Amino acid sequence: MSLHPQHPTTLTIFCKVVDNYGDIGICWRLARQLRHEHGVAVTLWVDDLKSFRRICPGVDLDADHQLVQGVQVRHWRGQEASHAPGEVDDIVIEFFGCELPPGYVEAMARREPRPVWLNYEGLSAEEWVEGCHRLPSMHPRLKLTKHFFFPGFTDKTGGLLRERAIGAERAAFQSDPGQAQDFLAGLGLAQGEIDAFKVSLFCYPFAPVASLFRAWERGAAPIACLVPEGVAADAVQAFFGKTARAGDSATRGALTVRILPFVAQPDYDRLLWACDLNFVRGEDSWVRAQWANRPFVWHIYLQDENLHHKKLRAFLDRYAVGLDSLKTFSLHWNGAGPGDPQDQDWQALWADLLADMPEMAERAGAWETRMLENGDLATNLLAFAASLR
Ligand code: TRH
Repeated sequence: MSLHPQHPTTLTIFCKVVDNYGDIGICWRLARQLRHEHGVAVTLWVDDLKSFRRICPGVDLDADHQLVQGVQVRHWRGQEASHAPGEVDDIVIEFFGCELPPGYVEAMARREPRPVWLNYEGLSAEEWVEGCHRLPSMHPRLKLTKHFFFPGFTDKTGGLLRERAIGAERAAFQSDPGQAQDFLAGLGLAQGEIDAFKVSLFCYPFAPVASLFRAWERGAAPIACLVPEGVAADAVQAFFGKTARAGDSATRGALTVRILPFVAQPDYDRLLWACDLNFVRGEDSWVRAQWANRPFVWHIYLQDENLHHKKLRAFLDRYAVGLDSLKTFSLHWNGAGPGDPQDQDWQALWADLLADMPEMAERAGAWETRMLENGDLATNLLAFAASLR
């Protein structure tokens, strides 16, 4: 596969937004990294430009075809279009099994040489992932083979998405308090909030946020909880006594809740770097929290038959070894512990977690060092694709 600048490797990602922001969040991050760090000519087909614009404000909602930060972005309007083999790139990524347009698959089969076709799968800490990573799957009719590519936490997986400069950028940000001060003030935080214990809160609606708010209200030291607009809407509405919008804040007891605007992806990283504790969810924010050098609590995406409980435990078994407070807190936060999450003693759960915060901070650093040993996903993906040609 050519890495010559005049004939760069070409790669297409197909992204279907199932819900929320993780699908496009991951695809956009991967696309940018391949373009900027590996010189790959990337085309990103995405079916929902509105969700895309929320994490990347430069996106034009009306454009069928646009160049965004060096990436060709195409509005994927359906399965009907026909394609010529000449349109097909060296590598084609089908994100989360999103089902490529049949006309595109036909074109892939007619292209010479045939493209590398990868199915980019969801991140899980479960052991079976190692056995499925890189597995081939033959097309039933056409002369095409798709390979499964799994992100993961071991060297027998594809690793995690991580930009080359992210560690240095974060270190520069965190070693200079002025940067966090300016960044948070730019988001509208008052000085008292900047000086408080800062928590960013990104979770699904079923998290027991109202119970945690009550525990924080009764706390001894001030807490500023920073919530992106629209997140935890019920608990936030109950706290404010009205629908809260970006820029609103309210204080009860020791707790101030501030509503933030949704920010572009790089600023979301800065938010995680600036906070003392981050609540994250899904997949991409969860990974970003692992690069933030800060304690975090993960809210997992809900799956049928409580499959997500298994996934949550698999991660905690790797990450939270010896950190029982984090394990217990996380299980209840996700409704995976014994009893109703709302009925738990959140004051005690919080007190235990707070007491372990220094250890959690240490764990964050050690975990990152360990994960770096697996290489980064974009590099691993290109190496795997090259091995198939
Ligand atoms: O939004 P998510 O819940 O997304 C998903 C989807 O539910 C998806 O269907 C599922 O497959 C996946 O999770 C596991 O959570 P996630 O993955 O953390 O994605 C959020 C993205 O939004 C991430 O790229 C960070 C970005 N973001 C911003 O850019 N700015 C912000 O202000 C915030 C809060 C997030």
